[in-house]
Amino acid sequence: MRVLAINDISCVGKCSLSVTLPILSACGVTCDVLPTAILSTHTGGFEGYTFHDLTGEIPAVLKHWQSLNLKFDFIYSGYLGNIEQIEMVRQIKRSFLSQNGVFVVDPVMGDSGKLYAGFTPDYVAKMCELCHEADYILPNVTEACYLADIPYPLNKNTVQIALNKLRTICRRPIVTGLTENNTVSVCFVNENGEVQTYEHENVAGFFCGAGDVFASAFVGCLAKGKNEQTAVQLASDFTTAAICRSATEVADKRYGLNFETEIFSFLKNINK
Ligand code: PXL
Repeated sequence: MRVLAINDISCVGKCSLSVTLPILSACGVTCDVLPTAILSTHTGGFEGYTFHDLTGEIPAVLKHWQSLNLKFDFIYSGYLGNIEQIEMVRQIKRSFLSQNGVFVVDPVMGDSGKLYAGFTPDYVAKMCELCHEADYILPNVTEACYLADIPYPLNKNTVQIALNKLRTICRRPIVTGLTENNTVSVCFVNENGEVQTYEHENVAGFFCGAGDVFASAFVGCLAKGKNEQTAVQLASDFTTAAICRSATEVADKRYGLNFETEIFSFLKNINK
């Protein structure tokens, strides 16, 4: 199985490609990468980070890949540096996804009810177009509200409305990080059209990169032949275990999750 991960490199802060590569490799899946930008750190809570946009490099990379006749079984896109790159990802999907390949879009745009630095309503509209081409989309609650154009936040009732709206954009939306009372859940629509919720105890605090750990593990599980429901469960268990560990072991949460220590248990669960 060959996955193309399109995401940024945040040199410090354990998100995007820095978590996708080790997680997919550990799953035994080839992970090729298309970096969208290089940042000194991610943008969540650090001041003065650098940002080098790689849009200009992408056409030459793709031209070379065309000459190699490359095809990918999965394409998974995350943080894209600008609107132009969203259109590029659309073209990449059309040119490089193998027949019966799976396209997973994590519409990385915001968190805690707000868009990340540098993202605009035009970006949201263009991301919505990309989501139309995806087999799965993995928005967090903030991104789900922006895509479905409904007020933030969601609860267990309103997530149904959000999922119904999201299903007009993509057949298989999966909403992550729904927090209510003491729980955090992942919500999706199962094969019978029913909303299904997979729940864990909520650990207070904001954990950068948790969405990327979940998405990478989800793609890894699909690539290992798991169905959607099992992939959601395995990826959520892994992400939750990493969050619980990080709550006590990582003093400054901007530096990301201690996911490495949980990879072995995750793999054992995949291979059970
Ligand atoms: O984890 C999402 C993410 C990815 N990439 C960059 C980010 C963020 C979240 O803040 O800043 C550059």
